[in-house]
Amino acid sequence: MQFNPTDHPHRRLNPLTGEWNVVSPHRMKRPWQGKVESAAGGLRPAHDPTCYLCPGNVRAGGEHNPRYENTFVFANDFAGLLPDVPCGTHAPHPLTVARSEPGTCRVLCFSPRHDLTLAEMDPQDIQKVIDLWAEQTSELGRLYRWVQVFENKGEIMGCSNPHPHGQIWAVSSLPNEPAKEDARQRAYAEEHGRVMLLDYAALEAGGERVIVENEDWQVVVPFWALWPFETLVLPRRQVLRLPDLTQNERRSLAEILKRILVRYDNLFRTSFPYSMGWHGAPAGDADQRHWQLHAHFYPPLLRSATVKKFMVGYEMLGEPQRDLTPEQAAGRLRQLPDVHYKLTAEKV
Ligand code: H2U
Ligand code: ZN
Repeated sequence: MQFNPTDHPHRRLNPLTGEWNVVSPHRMKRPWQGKVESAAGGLRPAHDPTCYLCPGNVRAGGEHNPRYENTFVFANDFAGLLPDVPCGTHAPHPLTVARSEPGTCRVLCFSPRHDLTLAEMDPQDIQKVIDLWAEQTSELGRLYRWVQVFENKGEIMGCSNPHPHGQIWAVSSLPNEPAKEDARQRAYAEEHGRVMLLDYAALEAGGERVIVENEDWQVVVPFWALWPFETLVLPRRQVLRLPDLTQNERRSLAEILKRILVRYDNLFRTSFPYSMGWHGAPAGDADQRHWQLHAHFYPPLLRSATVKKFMVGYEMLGEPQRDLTPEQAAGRLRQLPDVHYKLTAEKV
């Protein structure tokens, strides 16, 4: 008998991190049995007087938000990192090493509307969020080596407030995930003389793991995806960082983000939870030609609006495992409509 990855349990390599995960396709041979049930997602008002992110409201620290009309950024009132910590190492023993980490944390409101999410915003307004991500990356990149733009969405992901918002953490050291990606992309460029994620996008173009594509962007469920409906957003040309995107590329990015986010919401007819974020070349003047900008979407849901994948047991102690194959996940996302379920008359 010959090994066939559509039938036999196997491991897949994530070339960006060098880590492996287990795929068990034989367990998904049965037809899809997931129940489509919407979680109780109550209607929200366009402005909530008790929301600390809505325009004109007061935040926990007593500050007033301006009456902003598009986007709004402020320094996190409960920042996990602080800019003015003294530089130093505390290493009384090689097994107990600590280093100080100057950094800063900001909160980004995507819209003044309390009742929207990126999936329900117009592409023109999503583009303003992309502009803000790019501006913040430039500004903080002058002070910090790594600027992590991210969004934590949904209660299930520990997000504290449904008002559409994201965060930025800017730090002095490369965090673990980008450090792995940096090393792996560099090694690939040295070995092959090409950019890893450009080669990967070319390999996937028009294929079974692609969900949506346009002239500048591709969204795929990567071959090595860990989360059931994980996706990777890839530019089609080499782009080092968010600020390097042209106006046209920002427009087409807003358009493709809208398409993937609407599909995500349509999958289980729920406001789809996820953590997402951007990885681009670290700030500074060093040669970063091995890098390619990309976004990861890590959604926890597995079978319905309420059934999530747990990364426990074998995942914590061995390595991640999945039943639904990345190809099956991509097929399901691809066939969903481009119109948000809330806008269609059809009811479940
Ligand atoms: P989430 O994206 O995980 O919901 O976090 C929202 C952030 O907003 C959280 O980091 C901050 C919290 O510290 N926050 C403020 O900065 N001011 C407030 O008045 C409340 C919450
Ligand atoms: Zn609000």
